[in-house]
Amino acid sequence: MTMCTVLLDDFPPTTSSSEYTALDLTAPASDAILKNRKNTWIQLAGHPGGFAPAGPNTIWKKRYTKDNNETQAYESLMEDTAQDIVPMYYREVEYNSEYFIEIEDLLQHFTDPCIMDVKMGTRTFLESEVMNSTLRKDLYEKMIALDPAAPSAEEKQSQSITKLRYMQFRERESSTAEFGFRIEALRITGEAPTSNLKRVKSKEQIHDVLSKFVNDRRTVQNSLLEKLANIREKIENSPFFMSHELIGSSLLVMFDKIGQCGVWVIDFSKTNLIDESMEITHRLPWKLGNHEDGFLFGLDNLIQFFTDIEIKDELTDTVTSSQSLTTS
Ligand code: I3P
Repeated sequence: MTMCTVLLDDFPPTTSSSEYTALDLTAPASDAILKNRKNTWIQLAGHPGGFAPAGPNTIWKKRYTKDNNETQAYESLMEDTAQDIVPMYYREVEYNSEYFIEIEDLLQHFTDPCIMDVKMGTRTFLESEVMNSTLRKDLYEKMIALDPAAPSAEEKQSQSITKLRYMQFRERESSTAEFGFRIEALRITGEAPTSNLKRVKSKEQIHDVLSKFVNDRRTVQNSLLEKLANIREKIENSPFFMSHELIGSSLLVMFDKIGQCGVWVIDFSKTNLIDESMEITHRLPWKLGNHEDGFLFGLDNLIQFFTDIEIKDELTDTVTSSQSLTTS
């Protein structure tokens, strides 16, 4: 697929010029564009305001980095054997001198779904971050909000830390370091979304959150396990995934009461092609220079966690898993 950027002067395109609305990434676009949408827009994780509904079945995602990694990743993925485990990619858009990608809005397949964003991998920062000595006060503030005792005497004095220090602190404070994944955000049908999960770290805590998510639905458990196993197999056999390091990518897991269930790999803004001479397993421990990210190590563990959920009083408000979406 060739790289193609569409330049838009006015967005969203409506029938009358008086209805043209400037793109506001903190709010849905316009009634004209959104009238066919089934669900209210929900952003669970990621940079606040980084997404906006576009067409009835697509969203725009803003590019924050100088590089166009995510566009390149999606363009390659659309031709890869693992194409069906990621959202459909449509195009890159330039609007008001900013860049966006237009991708499938996965939410549109569901009715009032339960949603979970699981950040994958044992490493959440790029190797280039190791050399970055910039001290940041905002990350120091975020660190002490989580654990006031975490900073060293020197860090307390400067009231600032590097991004590497913060990211590794977050990895150890959550389940990332030990299990290779962390639950970033969660939405249970009928409840407000929560991203207050930064301290979910132990086996028991993870088990409790996943059990609450599945909520005694055996068909959901079985369907999710089937989809996670499919994702693992697709990744292991994918030329794209086996030649790229995946940092900060998530699994988006969704199901609804009418028995639809889906899992996708999302977020490729820190996905990089590794040198041809190198091999990546996504399972071996990271050492500077080997680019290992622990994505499959985390997926193996996540599958084990979902397998271990005990269904006590089976809830049967969902139909059989054969009615699950075929897109993942
Ligand atoms: C943020 C999170 C983001 C990261 C961001 C962190 O921490 O790790 O993934 O952005 O870095 O602050 P938290 O989850 O505790 O809020 P990137 O993935 O783009 O690196 P930033 O502050 O440099 O944006």
